[in-house]
Amino acid sequence: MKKFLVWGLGLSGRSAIELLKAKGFEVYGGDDARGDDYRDYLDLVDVVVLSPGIPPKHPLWQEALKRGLEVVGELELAWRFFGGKALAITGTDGKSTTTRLTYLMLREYYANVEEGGNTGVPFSHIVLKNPSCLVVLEVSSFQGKTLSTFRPHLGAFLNFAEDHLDWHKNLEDYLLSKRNIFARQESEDFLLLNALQEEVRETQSKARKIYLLGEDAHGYIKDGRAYFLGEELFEVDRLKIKGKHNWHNALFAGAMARLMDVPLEIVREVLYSFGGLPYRMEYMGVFAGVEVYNDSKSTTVQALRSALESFEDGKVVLIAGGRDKGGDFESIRELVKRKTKSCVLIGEAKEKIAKAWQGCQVYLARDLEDAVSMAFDIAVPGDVLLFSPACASFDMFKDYKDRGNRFKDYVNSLTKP
Ligand code: UMA
Repeated sequence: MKKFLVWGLGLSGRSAIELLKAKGFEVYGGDDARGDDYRDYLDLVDVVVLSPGIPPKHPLWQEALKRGLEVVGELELAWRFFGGKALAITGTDGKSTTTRLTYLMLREYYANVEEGGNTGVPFSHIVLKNPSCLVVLEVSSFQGKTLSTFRPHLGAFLNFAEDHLDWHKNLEDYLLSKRNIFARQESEDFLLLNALQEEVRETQSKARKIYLLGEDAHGYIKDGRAYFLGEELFEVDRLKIKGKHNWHNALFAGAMARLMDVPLEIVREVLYSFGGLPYRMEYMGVFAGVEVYNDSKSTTVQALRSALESFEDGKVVLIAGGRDKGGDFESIRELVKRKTKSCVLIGEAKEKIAKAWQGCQVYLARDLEDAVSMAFDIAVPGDVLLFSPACASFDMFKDYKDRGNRFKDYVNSLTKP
């Protein structure tokens, strides 16, 4: 019987160990942070299982290959024990939202559906408790790189942009790792591709390819309505999730659900009621006549840019600031000026941001509670209150989730009658 070494004892590594043990295998586990030395194990094992965070330049990866050991990732390992059907979603942006939407639609129609992968629940954990389900997986490039037998019945490659160059050796490796997710699909499988991007469009797969978003594509958005295979899927104005990128996510998710025979009414019901993932442009509702969005996950200027672009000009009261990550705030000054009515700034970076946004109406707040209170004083019914810090949270909070939860608490308590 094969013996395994699992490296990296985070969520994925621990689940892989549980799965292997449940299947009766002998397993060793190690983690660099514990000071473990992988060389102690290489003579003892046949297969090395890598957690997705372990980069290809890690000496264990190199050494294991040199010795002729098999090297697999956690997702590939889980697949080998899986007897159900998988849907796989990848892309640089929007994976988690599209995965969640697809899962919510399938769940309304099929009895045994799970969601996991890069979104948080390791595939190994799902396979251990429910080995023959229908699973919607978010697959990262880290996971994609180590796949060798994985074959999703339905795949979606949403988009591609430069990212993760600290892990991949170059951009090509990043792209190939994503394409590898679909490389073993067969003619009875489906692959949804973003037709607007050549890197995505040219993905090799034997699956039936379905193109979205481009001219003459099978699915597209025109005059505020999304269509797929000749059928109207949804109206963009009825989505609660904002921004063009979210219309695209909704189109991909709706198309996947329709290909899986989920009725159109369910697709629309899910799309029109979904308020977004927690902390990512999460729609909280209308408070004192003001629409409130919690985008605490925004830690970069780019994230704030996308958030602002989702709204009408002149309507936004923005709360931003925190610990600066070297952001070029000046680069979005004109956008801030156009979109916002006022900006309320918090945290270590507030003075720097105020300086960068000269010409915009800017207030400095003591802390987040003070900022929320000021924002509600400024906003009038029909306005939008957007919390999109464009900074790290560590100056005042444990992490972005803590920051987002505190924002929710302040909004709820300050708007109570
Ligand atoms: N470790 C080492 N050596 C290394 C690197 C890490 O020993 O060189 C150890 C760390 O000390 C730590 C453990 O490995 O104890 C962490 O493992 P990990 O980084 O693989 O993280 P997990 O907790 O297993 O979480 C992983 C994904 N993490 C990464 O891809 C970095 C999670 O995605 C995923 O939700 C989870 O598996 C369940 O499938 C997170 C992520 O940031 C959200 N993903 C990237 C992204 O979305 O941009 C791809």
